[in-house]
Amino acid sequence: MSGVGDPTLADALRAAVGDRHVLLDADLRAPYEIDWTRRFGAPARAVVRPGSTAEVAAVLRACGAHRVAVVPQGGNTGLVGGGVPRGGEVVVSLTRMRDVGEVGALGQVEVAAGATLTALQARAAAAGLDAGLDFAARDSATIGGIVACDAGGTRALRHGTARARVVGLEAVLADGSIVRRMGGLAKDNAGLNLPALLIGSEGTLAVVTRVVWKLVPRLPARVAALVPLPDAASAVSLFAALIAEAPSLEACELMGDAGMELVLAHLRRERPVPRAPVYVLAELAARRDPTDELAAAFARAGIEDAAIADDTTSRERLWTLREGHTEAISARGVPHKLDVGVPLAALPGFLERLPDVVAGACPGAHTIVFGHLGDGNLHVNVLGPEPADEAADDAVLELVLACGGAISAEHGLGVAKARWLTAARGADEVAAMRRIKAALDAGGMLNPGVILG
Ligand code: 2HG
Ligand code: ZN
Repeated sequence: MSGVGDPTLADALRAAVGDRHVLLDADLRAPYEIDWTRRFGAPARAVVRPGSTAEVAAVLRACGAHRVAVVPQGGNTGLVGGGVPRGGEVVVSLTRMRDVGEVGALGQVEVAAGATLTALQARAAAAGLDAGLDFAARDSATIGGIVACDAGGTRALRHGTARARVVGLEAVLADGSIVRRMGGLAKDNAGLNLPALLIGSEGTLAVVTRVVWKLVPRLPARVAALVPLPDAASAVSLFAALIAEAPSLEACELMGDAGMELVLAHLRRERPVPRAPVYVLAELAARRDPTDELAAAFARAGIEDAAIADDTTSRERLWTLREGHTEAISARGVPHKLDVGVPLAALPGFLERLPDVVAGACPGAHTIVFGHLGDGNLHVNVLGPEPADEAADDAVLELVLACGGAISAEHGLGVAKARWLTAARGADEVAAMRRIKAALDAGGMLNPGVILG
């Protein structure tokens, strides 16, 4: 499909956001129509770029009147196809709405949906505080998308996922009505908590337009350590030792040999520790030097070999090895990405069985695993299968469920995993979700195909 198809819809969209912000031309639409992995996307009917909440509402009313579905989009860094069209929708890009307010005395800041995580982090730092959320796509990922997917990242271990940071939310519902609870109150139990329902709903129930974000104290004394380990069980033991000895623990990440070798080659870097099957990257953050806590955890776990970084430059060099995974993998092909949760007790067994399970489904596939060990959140990346071949995806998700895990931990279900929802949640729970969807979006206008299939 190309062009808006219906000239009266085009006129209504122009009336809503202004001529310049309705993109109909295929070349102009193109960057909004394909996802970061290059696995998902299709032509949109139009891309519109509202500049305010009122304009978002006007766009939804126009699309509703013309019975045209809408795909909300932020920085387009999603990895499950939830922010790009499936074919013929109107993409509502929030990136013009990017103001970040002043930080209040209580460490709260009002942020528009299209502001990047980097912009929020910069505003927090200028006020002597910290956003309490971080991940590699920070320069492009936007707050609206982060909240819509309840993103987690590397600091969720300490500060929780996006949900824990949101103390106020404004969103436009499918019919153009506006839910607004921006008071930043810690306690407000008047009626159902609609904002809580909208967080993590992946644009299927509303378009998030603004949030009040609760910042956390800035902790300047930081130490990071990269630890080579013989197996996943040792990694889990190290995490247990860190939990016991290091109250300053902020991040505890896992990498496997395959991913580490790929990143080292991609970045042309030397391995900073001896080669090992598994690596843990941990970071401690406090007001005063937390190195003693790290030493105590290492003693408890019997760790003797590690690269320690206690200045910003060397810490960042260690983190590049972890954050470089996504780019290094993408440089090798179009990956199948399985963002999953596995209970820590089951994690070594999961990782042991994974290679056989993937090979059984897709002989010759190359599997790279890394992720947020402390949250039991693994990123299983499979290279080799064609984009539409789901055999390896299915095999991995089956194993996840057999281990008592979660088929999505922090990226969302998108369209990639929607057909697995019933297996994960059961028919009754999915039926309840469908009733909520029907109540808030009777016409099925918002992000069809995402979550509920
Ligand atoms: C990360 O933790 C992101 O780096 C991306 O969630 C994970 O690329 C991935 O699979
Ligand atoms: Zn992640």
